[in-house]
Amino acid sequence: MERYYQPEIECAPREEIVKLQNERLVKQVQSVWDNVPYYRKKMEEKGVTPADIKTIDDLHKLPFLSKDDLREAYPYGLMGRPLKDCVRIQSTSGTTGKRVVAFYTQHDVDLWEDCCARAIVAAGGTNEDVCQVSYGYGLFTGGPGLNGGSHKVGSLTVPTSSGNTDRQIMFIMDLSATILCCTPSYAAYLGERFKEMGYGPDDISLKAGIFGAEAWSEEMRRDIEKTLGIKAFDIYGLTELSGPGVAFECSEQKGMHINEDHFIVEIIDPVTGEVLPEGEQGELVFTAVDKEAFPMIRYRTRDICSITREKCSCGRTHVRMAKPKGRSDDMLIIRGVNVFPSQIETVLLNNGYAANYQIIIDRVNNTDTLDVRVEMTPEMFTDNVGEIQQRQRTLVEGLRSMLGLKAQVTLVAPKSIVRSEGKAVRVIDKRKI
Ligand code: DLL
Repeated sequence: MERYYQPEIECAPREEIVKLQNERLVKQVQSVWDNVPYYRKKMEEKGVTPADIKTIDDLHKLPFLSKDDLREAYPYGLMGRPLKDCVRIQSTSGTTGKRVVAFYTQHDVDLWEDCCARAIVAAGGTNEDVCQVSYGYGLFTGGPGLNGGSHKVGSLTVPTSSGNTDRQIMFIMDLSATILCCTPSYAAYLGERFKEMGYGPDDISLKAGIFGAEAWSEEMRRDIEKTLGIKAFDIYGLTELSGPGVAFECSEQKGMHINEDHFIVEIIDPVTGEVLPEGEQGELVFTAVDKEAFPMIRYRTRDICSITREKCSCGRTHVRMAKPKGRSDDMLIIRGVNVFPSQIETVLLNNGYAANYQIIIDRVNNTDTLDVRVEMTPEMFTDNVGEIQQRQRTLVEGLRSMLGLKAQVTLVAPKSIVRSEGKAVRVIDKRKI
C-alpha cells in the first residue's frame, strides 16, 4: 500500500494546491520586492510591481533569474533575510564558473528535509529502515539533504558519505541496510563491486535506492535494479532551490512528483523564454514560494524536460516531471547536430554494455570528431580482434541511427575507465572554439 509522509498536502485536491500557491506567491513576491534590491531592480526594469501578481497565472510577468544573476550577485546579493536569521549555506561544485552559494534559515532547512522525507517514504522508507546515505556530505546538498530526510522519517541513518567503496559495502552487509542513497553512477559502481566480491542480489539486504543528482537512463535503472535486487527511485533537485527533493518518484516510477506546495514549475522555450503548454519539452523553471533566505523566483535551471498533470495512481496530486534529458548546457553540438549524452548512453546500454563510457569530442581539420570509448563487460571481454571489430560496428550503427552522426567507437578493457563516487564526468570536449 502506498504511504505518504505528509498525505494532507501530497494528496491535496488540485484547487487546494493552487489556492496555497496563489497565497504563497503573492506573499513571496512582496517579500522579495521589499528585501532583495537586486530582484526588485529586475522587476522595475520589466515594469512589474507586486500589485501585478495576484495569482500563479501572473507568474509569466515576472523576470527570470539565471545562474549569471547568481554569479553577479555572489555571495550575498540575493538574500531574502538578514544574515542573523540564516543558519546554513550549501554550495555547488563550481565546475562551470563561480560557485553558487545558497542560504537557509531554520525554516528552509526544515522544508528541505520534509521534501527529502517525502521521497524516502515514497520509496517505501519507514522508521524500521536502515538508510545509508552515500551522497557526499559537506557543501554538496546530497548528503545533508537525505540525511535530514532520513532522520525525519525515523530511519536509522548511516552517514557514510561518498567514497571508500569497500567500507560502504561492509556497512550495507553488516548493518543490513535497506535503503541506499547515492548518485546512480555510484550505485552502478557499488553493484559492480558487490558482483566482484561474489554477492548476488539475494545476498544484499537493500530493497530500495534513491538515486539522483545526474541524468540517468531507464536502461541504467533496470541494470542497477537487477544487480542490487532493489527498486531504484529517481530524485531531482538543485542547490539553488535547496537541494534534493524538489521532485521525487513514487512507486509508479512514471515521472517525479514536484513538491508543488513549495515549488511552482513552468516549462519554457529556452531560446524565446515563452511558456510552453503541458507535455512539451523545454527548460524547467522554478519559483520557490516559501523559501526565506534564498527566495528564487522564475529560476532557469537549464534542465531540459517535460511535465504532466495526468492523474497518478499513487494518489499524489502533484504534477510530475519526466526524467531530465540533460542540461541545455550539456547538450553537445557535433557537426551541427544536437546530441545529449543520455542518447549515447541509451544505445550503449541497449547493446548490453554498462554505463562505463567516455565521450570525447575534438575538432580535426575543422571537422568535429566524436569518439565513444566504452568498456566491455567482463562477460564480453575477449582478445579476438574480429569479434571486437564486429561489436564496434554494431555500436557505430546504433549511434548513427540514434543521432544521425557517424561516431568512432573504441572498446576498452573492463575497469579501464575511472569510476566516479559522485556525479560522473563522461564528456571530454577538447575543441577549442
Ligand atoms: O545535484 C542536488 C541533488 C542531490 C539532487 C542528490 C538529487 C540527489 P546540484 O549539485 O546543484 O544539486 O546540481 C543540480 O543536477 O540542475 C540537474 O542538472 C542535475 N540533476 C539533479 N538531479 C537530477 C536527476 C544536486 N534526478 C543539477 N536527473 C540539476 C537528472 C539531475 N539530472
